[in-house]
Amino acid sequence: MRTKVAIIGSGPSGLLLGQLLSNAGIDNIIVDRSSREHILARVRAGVLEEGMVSLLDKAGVGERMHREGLPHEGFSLAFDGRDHRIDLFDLTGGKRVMVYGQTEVTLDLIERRERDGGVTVYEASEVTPAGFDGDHPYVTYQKEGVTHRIDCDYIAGCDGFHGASRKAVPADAIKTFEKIYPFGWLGILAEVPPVNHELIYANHPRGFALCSMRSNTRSRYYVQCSLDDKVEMWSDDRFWDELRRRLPTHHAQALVTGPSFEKSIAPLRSFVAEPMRFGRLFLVGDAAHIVPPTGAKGLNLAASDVFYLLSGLLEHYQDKSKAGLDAYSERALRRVWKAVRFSWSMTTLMHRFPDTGDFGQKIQEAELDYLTQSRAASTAMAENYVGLPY
Ligand code: RFL
Ligand code: PHB
Repeated sequence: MRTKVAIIGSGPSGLLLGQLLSNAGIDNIIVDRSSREHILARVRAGVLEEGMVSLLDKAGVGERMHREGLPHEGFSLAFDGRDHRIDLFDLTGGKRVMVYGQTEVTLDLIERRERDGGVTVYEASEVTPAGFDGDHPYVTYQKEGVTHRIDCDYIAGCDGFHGASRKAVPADAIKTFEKIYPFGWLGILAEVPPVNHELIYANHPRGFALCSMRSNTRSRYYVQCSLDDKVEMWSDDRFWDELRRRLPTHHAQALVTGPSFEKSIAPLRSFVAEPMRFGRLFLVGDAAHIVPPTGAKGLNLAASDVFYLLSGLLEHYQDKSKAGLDAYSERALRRVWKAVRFSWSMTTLMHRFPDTGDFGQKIQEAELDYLTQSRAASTAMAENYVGLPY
């Protein structure tokens, strides 16, 4: 097989890149190790920056998002029994975020690709990028006992944190930066109306909690948990009790509970690999970087990487210039590090850290109190939350 761009990974970054390339007439093939069903069963992000919303529009998949997604103009920071609203719209001069599940974004992109006749190979094993340090890169994979090879001009490694692309790069060509946090997030989905019409990020001595949503009838809630916890240790009753205890009373009393239909635990990590380009292999999204979910930045960074790589590829195919591809890693990383910083600072502000105890709690409450009194501090948080410019 031969194509222009071989894309490893059919998550949001691979799908979005594939669609935007196809729209520009640049053929591409996506190869993923998982099945279509598995990919569509993953529950992850929920908050899209305006930059990502525009890219989805540009890709021609924004229609359902505008119909069913919930534009939000603010969110609440709850602490010390009270809450403070960060008025995103006012503080940023009219910006919003869109609450629309990653699962839905992925479905919209997959359906569009299918309608357009784009090629995606699911359930491919041993997917391996090769030859990217020369002029003839290719990707090999196994399917039903047969080895296949895709020859291409470029490889986009969109295969997430545990994917094969980053691992294919020689260790001495890559530098990684990592911070592991001493806790995880236990998340549930339940068919109950959200406790508040906007998201609530709660700091509490018992640990962080987040009230989010997928629609006006479906809620997504998280509580900080121990890394040793297993999902089976958390009955629905235990989850609801813990969430209630971490919210200010007026929210706790308004909380509507019900059976959960998804429950999972995610560890929290900050990770960056530098550079993001190795010859004709480009790392995109979680394959190159991970942020803790507190700032809602992971999916949005995948979108900005796609934006930079797409513009480099368009310049190459349409204007015969390699300048955009040469600048990809540097442009992407400048934005990545700012989001890594913001995600780390939101995480540090909102979670209970085992090693800092009551002193750490008091420092967090002082910072949150300062935020309530300082428009400058609130503006800095709002600017980062809605997303820095591409
Ligand atoms: P993905 O989504 O991990 O997709 C990678 C794809 O590659 C495939 N793959 C392979 N294919 C072939 N060979 C291999 N060896 C392969 N290994 C993997 C996989 O099957 C998969 O289909 O990466 P991508 O596309 O870069 O997208 C990144 C986002 O998924 C991620 O950043 C976000 O989900 C992070 N995130 C959030 N981001 C936000 O912007 N806003 C949020 O509100 C937000 N909340 C979250 C989150 C992530 C969470 N978890 C579970 C980590 C909340 C949570 C709880
Ligand atoms: C979500 O709805 O899943 C969500 C929202 C905001 C975050 C993280 C996750 O910061």
